[in-house]
Amino acid sequence: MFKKVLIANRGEIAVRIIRCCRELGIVPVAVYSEADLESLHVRLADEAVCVGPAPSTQSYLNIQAIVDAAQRTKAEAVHPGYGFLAENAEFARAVTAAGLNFIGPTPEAMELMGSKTSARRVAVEAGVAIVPGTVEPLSSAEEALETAEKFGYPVMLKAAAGGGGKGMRLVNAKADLVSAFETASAEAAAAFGDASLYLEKAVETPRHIEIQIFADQQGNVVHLGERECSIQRRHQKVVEECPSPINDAGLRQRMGEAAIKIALAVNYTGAGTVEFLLSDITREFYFLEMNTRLQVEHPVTELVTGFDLVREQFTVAAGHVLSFTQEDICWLGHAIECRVYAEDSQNNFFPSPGTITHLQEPSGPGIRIDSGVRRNSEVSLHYDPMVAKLAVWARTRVEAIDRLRRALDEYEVMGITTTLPFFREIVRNEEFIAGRLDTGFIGRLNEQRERDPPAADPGELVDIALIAAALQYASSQSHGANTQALPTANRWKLSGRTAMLASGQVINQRADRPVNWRKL
Ligand code: MV4
Repeated sequence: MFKKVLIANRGEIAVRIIRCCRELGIVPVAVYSEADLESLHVRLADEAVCVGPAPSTQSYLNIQAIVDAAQRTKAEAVHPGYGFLAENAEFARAVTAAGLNFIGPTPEAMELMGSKTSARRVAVEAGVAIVPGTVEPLSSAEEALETAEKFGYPVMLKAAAGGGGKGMRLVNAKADLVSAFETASAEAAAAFGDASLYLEKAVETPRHIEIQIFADQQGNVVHLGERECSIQRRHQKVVEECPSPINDAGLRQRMGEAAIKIALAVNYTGAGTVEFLLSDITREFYFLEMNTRLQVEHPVTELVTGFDLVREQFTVAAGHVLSFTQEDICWLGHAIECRVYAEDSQNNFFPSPGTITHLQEPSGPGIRIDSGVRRNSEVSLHYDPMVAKLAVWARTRVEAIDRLRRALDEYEVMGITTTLPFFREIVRNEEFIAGRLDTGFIGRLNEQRERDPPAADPGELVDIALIAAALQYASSQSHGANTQALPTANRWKLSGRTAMLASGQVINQRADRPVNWRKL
């Protein structure tokens, strides 16, 4: 096994990988930007190297600085995590050229999957169904018109260099195609430096289901089942679960086999994910794209299969055979993950940077938190706003939802606004509870909210220290009839929800169970 590994990432995934290094006896080396000196991943590593100023283009995306850091610290391998350089073939080549091990697939496999049209050709050659459409980029708006006519509206225009839905356009009718083509290619050019688009027939009421695969350098390829990722907001996954609520063993096996065919076709090694669109109506599934990295949502697969995917990444990168075969894999219970973002979900998901002044994470049975922050952490605007992932495991989906609701209500964050209220709404939503998770779920949730605004956020924190101080002040002034009846708080947890009154009574302020001060 490697003795020392550099982790070319930050936040919760850097922490996740460092923890795995510890379990394997590997010395973890962190990298950080000037904005991240105080961050959790730097604290947890044995050594850390500054790779540049705060903007990620000058630090976490600086290939030369990261390779230099690995060489200087005498690391033997580089783990890219997800995002940043994780799917950058040039980075993988630079790491290998420096005599280091890249923990991931070959640059060739990354390139074959990085181009979404090339990935579609690979799938066709491997005998896996793709969403009907083109397998070469469109050369003009005219060609797009002809092709759309052939496949029939509605169609999707997607960026060939893209992925994850960036630069994607749904076109319902011929009249809208040319303008959609122009805006989508401009968006693709700006985002990926490549304006080329391809076209797919739009799948009606689709669900996003992906298969986790794993391959070693000896040619063994296995699948670890599916994750349901249909709850997305602006093409960002919000909630992920394993198994899919509509899973049955037959579907899992067929999708798993299709994913393995694709992995074999590109001589894949390491952890990878093959994404499918599944039509809720026809139950047919189609290859969408392949992600050549460890995914954000890998914990739900780990919770249900029991395997440590990061550990397995180290194992196969070091040249060992996978520690398990397909027959060893079984799925027990149900896991659900929520991505906690520093965004104001009650204000159009506006970014909410700042300092975390109070943090009390849920714990107890079946709870897993993958967090990149702690109290006093600074959440800056420079990076992805995801601060933590909350994952729960239970025997059944119903029990997992009960547990998730409990965990979300227990979760206390102050100083920044998070998307926790949004999740507290989702876990109480009838459609979610029933497992009706097609692509329209978030849209319907928004419409419903407008018609029928939810009651107070059940987990909302009231800064009771301020309330208590105000009460104390008011009663010391003892003027005004209204304040006379109010109790005096003599002790309180700073920035918490708990206050102790002069009488010794302890109150826990919650928005859904407001304290009736007059009765106290
Ligand atoms: C689609 C689609 C319908 N038809 N492709 C691709 C990337 C992902 N972030 C969303 N993608 C979609 N691709 C065709 N041909 C619908 C979506 C889609 C979606 C899919 C699953 C779950 C939620 C979604 C939300 C918006 C769009």
